[in-house]
Amino acid sequence: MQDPKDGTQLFVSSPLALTDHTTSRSSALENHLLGSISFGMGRPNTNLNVPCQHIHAAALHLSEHIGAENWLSSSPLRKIEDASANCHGNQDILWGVIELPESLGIQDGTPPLDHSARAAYQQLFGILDRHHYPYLWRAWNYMPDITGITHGQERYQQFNAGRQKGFAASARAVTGNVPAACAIGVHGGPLSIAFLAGRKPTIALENPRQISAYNYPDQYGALRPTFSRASLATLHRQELLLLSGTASILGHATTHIGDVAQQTQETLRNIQAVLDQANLHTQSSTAYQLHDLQLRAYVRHAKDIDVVRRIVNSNMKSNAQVLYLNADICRQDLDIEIEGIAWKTIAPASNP
Ligand code: 3EB
Repeated sequence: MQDPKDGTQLFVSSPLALTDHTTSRSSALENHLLGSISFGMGRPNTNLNVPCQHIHAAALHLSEHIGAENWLSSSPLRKIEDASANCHGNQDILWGVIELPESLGIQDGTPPLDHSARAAYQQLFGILDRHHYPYLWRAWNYMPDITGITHGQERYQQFNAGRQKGFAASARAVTGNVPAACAIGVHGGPLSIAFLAGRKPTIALENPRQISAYNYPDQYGALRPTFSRASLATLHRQELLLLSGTASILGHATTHIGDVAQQTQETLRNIQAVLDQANLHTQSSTAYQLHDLQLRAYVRHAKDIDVVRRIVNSNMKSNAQVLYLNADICRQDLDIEIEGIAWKTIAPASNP
């Protein structure tokens, strides 16, 4: 595919545009396939020998069968053998999926999701340490019943507590230079965490319109969320922008409660504000724009899909690749959350 001295470049195929690789195995593809994401309420339809994350949520607005989102690397990958998870990586990046069932009942006063999140993040950082990928770039967190309350605590707060403890126990910062992430409620399955890590640090970006999530006030939980608004990562000849889940939040408060159209517009303004930050740091000669992003949108109520699509499409180019999933946002009063990725070719780093 390319000369290895050029280093890794990553390409993410939209599930909406792609030939279906989930049913046909090809070793040439598998050598370059970092990982794969599938979605839907049924069982994942994949026999690929790479880490796959299945999102238990229905795709909205799609009538025909669609494939998976595939992350392809220009330089070949190998399986990273680790007892904790199935991972794939090369000299630059590592991708894997950790899935943990929630242990039953309270353990030492700790609710099950708190316990599982802590265990999962300790496993994740253990893998990064053992295989020498020190930097977590992005995590995709999915869990059932995210806004439910058990053991006297909201489950998203349980997750936040366990995640933060997992970071701290692994000697990772819980403020400042933290990875991009999303935390989404799905309709079944275990706690599922996909991760992308690298050998080089990223720039963690924040949104001036929002308080950093790791500084949210106590009303959202004593142990705060551990994520940044975006990660800007550099590969040898490529820059990758990994935008976290973004919602209709100003400061720390949800805005436009009950109005999905306004929430969608506010979310897009927040995304633009993060892009503006990325553009202060990019090594590319061109700025990141909304229509450069390949988007994944989580829509709480299926009935809202037409309103959301109309607004998103009016801000994107006509060939926009947006995957809409019917899933729960972590706050009861949020009806929409949108995340995205974009990449640009840059001049090669001078010291590879
Ligand atoms: C927010 O901005 C909305 O807990 O990992 C967005 C992205 C949100 C990531 C996470 C949560 C997370 O607070 C929710």
